[in-house]
Amino acid sequence: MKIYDTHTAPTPRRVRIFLAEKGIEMEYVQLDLQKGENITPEMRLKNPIGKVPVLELDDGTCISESVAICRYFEVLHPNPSLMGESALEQAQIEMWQRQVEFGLFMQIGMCFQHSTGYFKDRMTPVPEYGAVAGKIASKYLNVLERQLSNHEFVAGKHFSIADITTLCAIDFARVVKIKISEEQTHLTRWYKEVSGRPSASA
Ligand SMILES: N[C@@H](CCC(=O)N[C@@H](CS)C(=O)NCC(=O)O)C(=O)O
Repeated sequence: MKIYDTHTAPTPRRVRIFLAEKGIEMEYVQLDLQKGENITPEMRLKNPIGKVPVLELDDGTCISESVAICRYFEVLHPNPSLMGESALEQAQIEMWQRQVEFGLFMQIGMCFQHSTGYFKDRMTPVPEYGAVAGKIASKYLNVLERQLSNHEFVAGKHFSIADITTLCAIDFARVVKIKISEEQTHLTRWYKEVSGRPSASA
C-alpha cells in the first residue's frame, strides 16, 4: 500500500496528519506537481483528475480524494476517532469540515493558483479571482474565531478531521500572506494547540 504525495502541498498533508494521529505507517511516493508528475498518463489511470493524494492498495485499487482516503482508514482503524462516533458528532464534524473546505481551504487554493500562476501550464490564472478568493478566506477566519471562542476544537469538544483541514489551510495560507490576526485570540489559542501536536509535522 502506498500514497502518492507531495510534501509541500496542503491537501496530501491532511492525509499524512490523519494517519499520524492514528499511528498508521505508510509508504509515500513524492510527486513534483510543478513538473507535472501528477498529470502523466500513468497517474491519470490512478486518478483521472490528476491530483494528489492518491492511495494505491496492494491489489492496485486506487482511491483519490483526501476525505475518502481518511474515511477508508477511519473504518479500518476507528481509534482514535477523527470523524465522530455518535450520529450527532459525525454530522457536526462533517458540517464543519465541509464549511472549512469551501470557506477557507478552497479559497486559499484558488487565491494561490490564480494570483501566482503556479499551474499556468495547465490552467488560466485570473488574478482578480485570486484576490476575491483571498478576501473570502480572510473573512472566514472570523467565523472560526467565533466558533473557537466557545469550543475547544473546530467541530466541538474533540480534535477531529475538521481541525486537520483547518490547520493545513491556515499553514498554506502563509504562501499568499493570509494569517491569523493578533486580535483573533481564540483562533491563536487553537492554532498553538493543534500545531503543537506531534502529527502536525507529518
Ligand atoms: N479534492 C481533492 C483536491 C486535491 C488537490 O487539489 N490536490 C492538489 C494539491 S493540494 C493537486 O494535486 N494539484 C495539482 C494540480 O492541480 O495539477 C482532495 O481532497 O484530495
